[in-house]
Amino acid sequence: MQKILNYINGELVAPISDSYIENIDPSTGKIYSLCADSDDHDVALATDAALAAFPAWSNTSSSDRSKVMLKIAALIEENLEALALAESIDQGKPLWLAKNGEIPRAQANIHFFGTAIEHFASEAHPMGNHALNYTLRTPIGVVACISPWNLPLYLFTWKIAPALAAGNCVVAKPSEVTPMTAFLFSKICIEAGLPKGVLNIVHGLGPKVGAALTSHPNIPVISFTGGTKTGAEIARVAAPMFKKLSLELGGKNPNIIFADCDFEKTVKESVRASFTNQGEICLCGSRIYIEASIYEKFKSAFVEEVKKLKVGDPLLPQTKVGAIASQLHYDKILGYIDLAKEEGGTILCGGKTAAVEERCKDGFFIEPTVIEGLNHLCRTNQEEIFGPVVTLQKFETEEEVIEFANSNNYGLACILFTENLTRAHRVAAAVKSGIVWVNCWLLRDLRTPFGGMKQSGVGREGGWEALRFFTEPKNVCIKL
Ligand code: TXE
Repeated sequence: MQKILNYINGELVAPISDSYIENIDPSTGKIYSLCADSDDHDVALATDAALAAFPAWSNTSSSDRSKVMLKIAALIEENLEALALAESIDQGKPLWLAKNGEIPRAQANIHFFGTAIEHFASEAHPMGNHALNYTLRTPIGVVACISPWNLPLYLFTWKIAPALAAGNCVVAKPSEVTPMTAFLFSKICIEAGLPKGVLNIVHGLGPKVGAALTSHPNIPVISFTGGTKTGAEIARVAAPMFKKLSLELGGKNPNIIFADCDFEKTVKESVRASFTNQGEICLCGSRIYIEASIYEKFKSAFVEEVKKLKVGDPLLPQTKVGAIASQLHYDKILGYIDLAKEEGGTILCGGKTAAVEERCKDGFFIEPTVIEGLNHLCRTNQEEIFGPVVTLQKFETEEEVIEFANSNNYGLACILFTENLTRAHRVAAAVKSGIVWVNCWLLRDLRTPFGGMKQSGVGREGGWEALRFFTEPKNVCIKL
């Protein structure tokens, strides 16, 4: 059976303990590869390799760093088919989605920061003829990048690209649930000629590898995407060590639909925002608030469209909703559907496991689920389910829906549909979230600040924000 190895000091190596975690294909429920079950010893090796590589890498010119990154980006493009297939098998997402969305975005992440670094500049603050201040922005050292299982290569590259472009060395940990594309990526880095030790990838469990990275004294920067509870644990360990932290955590995003929306487009886009990637995207809109005058009309059109979504074998082109990433997560989602019923919710469609034939009969599939009749403060509407489950609720006024939208501890994204421009600006300013999409969803420009408020995280990724995060600013003041 194929073994997923660590990438340390430019080589693919077995974990020191030589133990492995079984890696399961969620569409079949069967073990299909073995993933390195590394520990603090492997993290120590990787960190030493990164430390040794840092002086040379941080001293290369930005154009040299750019060159090797663009080579990596080109190799991702060349290996699109293989990477997309690996991602679909490992994560459960439809193959077409990996091929058209996720892997191209991973390529774009590397390409974007590989070119951005050539344009990165710092500031000068002249004080007339009196003095001149200028800001140096230098690479920091060895940084840890910890990523989740929902968009594996996409989120992995989103972190390591700015870190490497800015001149840092990286020890990265992909999710143990979906390690395969990071492993294939390490082979790409070798082929592209990335100098040894610049990027190290250590596979394994969060409480072992992740915790060892978080507490390592020679890793002063941590960039993390994952669950809010894990983010809190990382912050607890990192804060007394004064580490620099970027935390991209969960979301429970409102999707606000006003009566003056473009109805057909709104229904279509809302279905996409609810169920893309089985709803396993922190940006999905899971609390759908609909203005009372169009509630019934929207409900029937939306449910009709959701019922058309084909749940099935991720490898088939007609599949719209694939498998849930793991048995653990599948059980969690089904638990939330039971909770919604206990809380008085009515299931309008879905609400149970989906039977998928043939090779996928033992996989983890759940029907896209739409629920109504719940209060905005109940647990179903407060906690992140992170699956193909949304709730519908009506509202009477703009003030009321802003209150609903802001009634949650998360504050990552908000989606709103209206043809009234003034209202769009007003509501966008009033909702407490780091990202607002008006009449669209997941339209991304990599230059924009990306991240959340409240329990959705600390800091912003993307564009200059990311390059600034991965550099240390130093002001130099010269008396003239
Ligand atoms: O995430 P974890 P899980 C949400 C979603 C999901 C929940 C839990 O609601 O149900 O989080 O998912 C590593 N120190 N999101 O359990 O555990 C872990 O190995 C350092 C939202 O899979 O947060 C993995 O690499 N690292 C999210 C990464 O952290 C630790 C996407 C994320 O795993 C660690 C995924 C520790 N103590 C889940 N423990 C989003 N916002 O996109 C675990 N890890």
